[in-house]
Amino acid sequence: MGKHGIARTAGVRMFVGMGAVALLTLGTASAASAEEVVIEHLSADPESPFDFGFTLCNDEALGQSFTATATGSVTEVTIFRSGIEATTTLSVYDGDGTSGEPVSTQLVSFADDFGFEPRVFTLEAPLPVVAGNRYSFEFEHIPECQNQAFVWGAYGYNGGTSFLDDVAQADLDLAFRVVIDTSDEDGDKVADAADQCAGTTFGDAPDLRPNRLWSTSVAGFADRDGVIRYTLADTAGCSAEQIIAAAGLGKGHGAHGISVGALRDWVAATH
Ligand SMILES: [Ca+2]
Ligand SMILES: [Ca+2]
Ligand SMILES: [Ca+2]
Repeated sequence: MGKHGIARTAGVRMFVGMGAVALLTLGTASAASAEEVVIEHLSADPESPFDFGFTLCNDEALGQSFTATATGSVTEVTIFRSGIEATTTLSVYDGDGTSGEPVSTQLVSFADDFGFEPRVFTLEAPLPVVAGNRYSFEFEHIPECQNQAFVWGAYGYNGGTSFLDDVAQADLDLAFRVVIDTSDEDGDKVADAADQCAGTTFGDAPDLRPNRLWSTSVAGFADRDGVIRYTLADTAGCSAEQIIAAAGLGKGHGAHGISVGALRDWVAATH
């Protein structure tokens, strides 16, 4: 692999073969429990976990696609960044690329830290994945190059590619780690064993009346003031739409939200 010189590709400055990085000792990759599968891409050279660094400028967005090696839900994304304190967004995508509509987006913070330790982010809304399919994540607006935001990369990941401002960067990959929780296929944070509704997704709430609730996210069932009144664990992993269908609730529940009483009945019946 080309480990010499400096290449420049569409705004990415690659400082290749950074010997100092070899001093880094990575801990053992997250010890995977029986219900977790870890996808990890670092340099093939154990003495030098990273092959090169991206320097990011002008609020560029940097992403990476990957191929799921198991079916479940992605709960954790790790990249290797060095730079000043920053808040950015982490978005995840169903598919190979970062230009479409993200499945979910969350704010994440980087500490002011010029070390080379892994930056681990837990997804607020786990991303459901199917083994063999491709998915992507993106960190948007990592601050300016004068602040020295480096993101470390490694060559040769065949399951995807990196993206700079939504443009695929052929042959370049981030050094990254993704954790798939194989015990929660639909990513609603309710394990399959306790989940009575497969394939849970979250739609927009209808025009909620007082004491009517809807599940607009994995956070749970909120009232019209946004206060969470029941969690997905309470409802056995079922969304508002799924409960209305399964319990045969009348049209009013779909039009104005599920009544607190109907939801209470559902919780009692499923526990
Ligand atoms: Ca690749
Ligand atoms: Ca689940
Ligand atoms: Ca579910």
